[in-house]
Amino acid sequence: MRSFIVGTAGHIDHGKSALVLALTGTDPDRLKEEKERGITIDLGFAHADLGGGVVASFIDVPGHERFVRNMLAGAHGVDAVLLVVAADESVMPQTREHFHICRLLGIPRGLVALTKCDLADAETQALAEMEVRELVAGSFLAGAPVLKVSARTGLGLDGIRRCLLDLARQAGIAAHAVRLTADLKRLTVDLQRSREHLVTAREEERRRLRRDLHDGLGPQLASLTLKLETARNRLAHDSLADTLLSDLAQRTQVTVADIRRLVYALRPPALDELGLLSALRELTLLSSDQVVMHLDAPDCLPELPAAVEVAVYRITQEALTNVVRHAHAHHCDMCLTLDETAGRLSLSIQDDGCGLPPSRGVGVGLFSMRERAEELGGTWTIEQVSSGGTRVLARLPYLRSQTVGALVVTPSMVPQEE
Ligand SMILES: Nc1nc2c(ncn2[C@@H]2O[C@H](COP(=O)(O)OP(=O)(O)OP(=O)(O)O)[C@@H](O)[C@H]2O)c(=O)[nH]1
Ligand SMILES: [Mg+2]
Repeated sequence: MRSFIVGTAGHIDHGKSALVLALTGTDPDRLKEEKERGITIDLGFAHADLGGGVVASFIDVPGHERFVRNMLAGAHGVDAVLLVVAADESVMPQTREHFHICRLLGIPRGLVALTKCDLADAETQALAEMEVRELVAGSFLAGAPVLKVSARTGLGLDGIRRCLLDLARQAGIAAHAVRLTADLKRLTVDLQRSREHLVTAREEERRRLRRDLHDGLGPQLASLTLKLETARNRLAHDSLADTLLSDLAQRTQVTVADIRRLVYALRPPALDELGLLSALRELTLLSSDQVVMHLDAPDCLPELPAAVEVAVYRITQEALTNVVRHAHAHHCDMCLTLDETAGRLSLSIQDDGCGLPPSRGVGVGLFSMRERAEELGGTWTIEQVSSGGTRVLARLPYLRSQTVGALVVTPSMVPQEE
């Protein structure tokens, strides 16, 4: 069973409570004083099974202008409004006031009950309906059903129930769509977080592997080769041993070469040999025979995640290749800045070359630069500068992950508040 909350609204004595009683069998006026004075003072509640698994829960509000605060409390958060207008009196001040409150509260849907039709002739009913339609024109109730009813004779009550069921279904569909959109947003965020986590973990692991191979296994194998040579020298008179040892020494050297290749492929060697800043300087030097390069960067950098180092290095490498090969530039300014409060690193590479070609597609180089920034939760843009030339701008968050032993912890792994 699903509950659909309906709030009444309308001028005093127009028949809100009588209509709720007729629809539900429950008198929403439960206070002694309400019964004595024949008016609603406080909020009243009543329920009706509409069929189709939907229960309408009515919140009946007072129409008296002095009790408008209670009305406000009742109308807040309802799924639909039942605007009650007596056919013999038509639109009155609190009809307008309650309607405007519903608009302000953003109530999404509703219907109008033209009550006391047993007291009004057809012409009076038509006039009241016209005035109601004028009032609600251009609002959430424009086009809403205006049903002729009588709580006394039972006229139109089934029509009200059917309309409420329709509205409940619309509300269900709308709520489902909202839930789906929210789920989709959450999934997209989760996916991006997992992507960042994977890339970060992969690069940390590569850095660790590289160090182990470079500093551990490689030197050990190299020293084995030396020992093998010593053994060969000592066993020079034994030709079989000499052949065996020579073969072993050759194989060891091949293995050392394989490991060196592996080490180089794992991540740019310059990052570990020189550090990021010097590695970037080396890249600018390599391009400086064709283009005048200028690098503006801090004197030192905090320890950065391996993935950020690799992204900065590769984006620079790709951008400088474009400057040298395609831009026909004379100067290139590169600027690396850190926003330590935001934990963000910005890399800007601007040249004074021929700018972007008019029919530029996203080439592999441009795509991979963007990919490198986005997989870390950063951004990457390329733009034509007004003075001519091109500017590549990458912004990368660098505080997203902290390495704890071999485990990389990202903020996304910590439960987040919505
Ligand atoms: N003839 C006739 N009288 C009705 C009808 N609906 C309500 N009444 C009478 O109109 C008077 C006011 O009805 P309520 O239901 O109390 O009006 P209300 O809109 O709830 O009034 P507040 O809560 O004070 O704003 C009562 O005497 C009802 O019996 C109807 O459809 N036909
Ligand atoms: Mg009432």
